[in-house]
Amino acid sequence: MLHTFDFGSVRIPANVTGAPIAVPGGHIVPAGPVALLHPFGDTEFYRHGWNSWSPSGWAHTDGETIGIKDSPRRLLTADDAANETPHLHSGSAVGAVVGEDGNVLLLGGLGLGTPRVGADGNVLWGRAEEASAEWFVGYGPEVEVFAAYADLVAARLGRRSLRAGAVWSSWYSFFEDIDEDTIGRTVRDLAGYPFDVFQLDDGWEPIVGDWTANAKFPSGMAATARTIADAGFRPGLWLAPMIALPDSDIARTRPDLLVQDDDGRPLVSGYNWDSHYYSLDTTQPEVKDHLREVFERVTGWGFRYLKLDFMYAGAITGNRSTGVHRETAYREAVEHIRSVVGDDVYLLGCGVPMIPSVGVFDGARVGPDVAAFWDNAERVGDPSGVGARNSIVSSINRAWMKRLYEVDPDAIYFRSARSLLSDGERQALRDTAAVLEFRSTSDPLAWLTPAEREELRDYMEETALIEQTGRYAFRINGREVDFTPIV
Ligand code: 9PG
Repeated sequence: MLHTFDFGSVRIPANVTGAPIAVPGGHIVPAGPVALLHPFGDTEFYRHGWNSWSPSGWAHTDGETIGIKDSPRRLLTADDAANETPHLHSGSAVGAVVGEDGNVLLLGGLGLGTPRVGADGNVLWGRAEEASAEWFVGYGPEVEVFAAYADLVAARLGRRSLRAGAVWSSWYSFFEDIDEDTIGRTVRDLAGYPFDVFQLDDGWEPIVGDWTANAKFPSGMAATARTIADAGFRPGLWLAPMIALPDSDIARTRPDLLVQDDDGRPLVSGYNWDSHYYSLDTTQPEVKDHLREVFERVTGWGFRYLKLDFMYAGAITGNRSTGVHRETAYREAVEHIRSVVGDDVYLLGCGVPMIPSVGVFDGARVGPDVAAFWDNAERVGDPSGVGARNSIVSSINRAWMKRLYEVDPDAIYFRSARSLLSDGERQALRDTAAVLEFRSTSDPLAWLTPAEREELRDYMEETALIEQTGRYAFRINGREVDFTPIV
């Protein structure tokens, strides 16, 4: 049906499937295709990426799009490959265009079903694979309209209240090169420093898919969890419970548990570790049993903070026999994991589909991996590539998501050794983490100068008052910080 949204200063003719209902800050529109005929001509468009690593940001509708171009493998891993059209201005769940008075017109899906939003100089459109979620249409000051959208999403999907505190993670220093002794030494060095969580990242398991201790942890994972707890930190562990590498025991011995393609072969759901990998079919009761066993095991070891990675791979297919949509199947799998670990275990999502994770994850990564260098020389122009700059750009463009869960911009650096980052670049990372209110690092104390150790201590102890004064402008404890030159 035709409907005209009256926002006072601007009227927007629209095509919608049912009568809109006015709510504070905008209107709720029934599920189904939406077309808003905006009068703004070519203007800026906010594009939002599907998963943690997918690019997000503002681009001009008559200019370059934001997205992963020219690499189908990267697209499968780091965005919604089934829907993403990187050469058109479009994105996942929510989009917005800027009006002549500087206000923004936002269209956002209020639930699952892979809502998509795109724009050109005439239309802001919305559609979904499964038209089950209502839409929010709002017009007003950018920060307010995004907040109104986020609050409606949280009202429907929930908002968890655990806080991670300050996190130390092993990834951005040791990568997979971790072992019991190195971790023991690193933890003991950190005793007395103001960290809440000490999180082991990838490298403790024999292979992705098989979640047991490898030979580098001969005393077993419970012993390392105890070492961490004895030093005064909450033990944290990384795992990627939705995926399996082809050589894992689970993929070799139980191919029936994997999502299959139309020919009955395991479906490739992404690429990493110089390999392709497969997804567990979480809609099978036996996979739910497997997940129960895995999560009882890791919490039984004593881990109380879990970084669950590559989670999007649980949302690339749904249940073919019952027709359960893939995002719903994903969310049910995470709800199952939550029911096993209980409410007190912090779940940090990484590589998660953003909206389906609201209300089930305590925190979510909101950008690609950071690195101890600024730009990605290998993949110039791929905003999902690792690097400090890409990580800041995505994270700052997702600051509005703080209202949904804690938002993790990834680790920051204090070390000048083993790093190509300048002082200014390190400061930009610190400011980003302060603004997003999630502070983590991977720097071992042994890599820091005495002055850097003090900086780390001060930073991790600080609680900052954050005020947003513009799209990319903030006050951190009264200090003006503007990310515009970076973004
Ligand atoms: C461990 C790492 C760290 C890191 C995670 C994740 O888009 N990609 O292909 C892609 C691959 C790996 C990746 C991120 C993105 O790294 O983000 O913090 O835990 O796994 O292997």
